[in-house]
Amino acid sequence: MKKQQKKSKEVEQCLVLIKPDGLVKSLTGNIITELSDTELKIVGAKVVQVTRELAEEHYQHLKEAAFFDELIKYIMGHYHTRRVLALVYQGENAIEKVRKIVGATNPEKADPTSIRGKYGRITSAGVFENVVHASENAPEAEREIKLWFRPDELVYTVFDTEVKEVKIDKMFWKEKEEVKKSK
Ligand code: IDP
Ligand code: MG
Repeated sequence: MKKQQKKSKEVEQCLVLIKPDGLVKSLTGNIITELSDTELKIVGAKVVQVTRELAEEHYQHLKEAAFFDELIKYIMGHYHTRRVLALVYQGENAIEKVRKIVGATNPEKADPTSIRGKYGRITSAGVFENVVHASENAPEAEREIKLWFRPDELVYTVFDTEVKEVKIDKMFWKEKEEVKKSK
């Protein structure tokens, strides 16, 4: 007898980046609304100024691609704004659910009702400006989330953590002189 294929219901995490073109085009609200159809939970969110180091690490699998330099410039915000909104979605089959709504890599081939199909474009320099990034599979999601977020920036410690004693300089809001004097 044929074994019935069960659809896996594994809880996964998926890194979503609203890329600089998404921010400049004021698409943040639309994208988050579209992704809310997945009924996944947002467990982390922050605005990031992407350094070259972070960009190159994130796209390490494309180092040999002809468009790599342009891609790094794009994600660092050279063409739009130096900001990316990084989000972590969590839930059953999160990666598949998110990537379905995000659409195919090439915005011209993406389903026209997907985020990339609706809002993406190909530039004259040949970059796919496709508005969002979404992790491709579970190992990549883990690698990417660990690259973009520290454990204490997520509401759940989704991967194994360890405690280390470190000495760091931390930035605080400077107290106003009059407040200091009144103490
Ligand atoms: P994905 O973002 O759909 O996972 P990847 O192959 O991981 O696709 O590529 C990362 C990013 O690099 C894409 O989102 C897109 O911005 C850009 N990119 C990928 N393939 C091409 C290409 O053939 N030409 C130009 N840009 C590309
Ligand atoms: Mg990818």
